[in-house]
Amino acid sequence: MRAYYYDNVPGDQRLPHDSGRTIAPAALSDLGIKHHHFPDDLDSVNAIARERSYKNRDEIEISPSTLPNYEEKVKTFFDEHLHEDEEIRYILAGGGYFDVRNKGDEWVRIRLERGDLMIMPAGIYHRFTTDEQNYTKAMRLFKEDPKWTPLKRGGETDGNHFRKEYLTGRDAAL
Ligand code: KMT
Ligand code: NI
Repeated sequence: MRAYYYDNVPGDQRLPHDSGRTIAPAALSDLGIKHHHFPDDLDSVNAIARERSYKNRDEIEISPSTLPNYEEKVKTFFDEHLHEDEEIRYILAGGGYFDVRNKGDEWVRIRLERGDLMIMPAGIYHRFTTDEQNYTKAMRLFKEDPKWTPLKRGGETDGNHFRKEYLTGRDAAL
């Protein structure tokens, strides 16, 4: 895992877009994001799922040969959105980028590779993309009856209950 400010330079979303300005892991925890590195260690993943009462999971292989309409899907994942539930992503193979909004509404890019596990709080605005290898195999863990629906950022999401709760929690943590 490595986190840095997104460079906002136009071009393919799958390029690194590395501004060269690194973000310390502590800054990610200030946003409510947790990270672990568990290569080849499903026991640790299961332990986290158990502790946090996760009931659902699936595996997704995001690549041109395994995901129908790959190019379209990759663009959809990159639409800024939030979820009404916390989500865990565990990278099984390949790599990819999660971009999350920081407190100043800037994009922070988080590079994830095999073994990386990330916990994202409900209500955080984010987006995802594969990298230039066009291959991410990930386990997606969901808490409850899945509220997996991505809610695309727009006027309504700013007033979303889970969004407001996230902001209150994030800003109280200081
Ligand atoms: C998300 O929440 O944006 C995703 O699940 C993206 C695909 S999983 C690596
Ligand atoms: Ni999402």
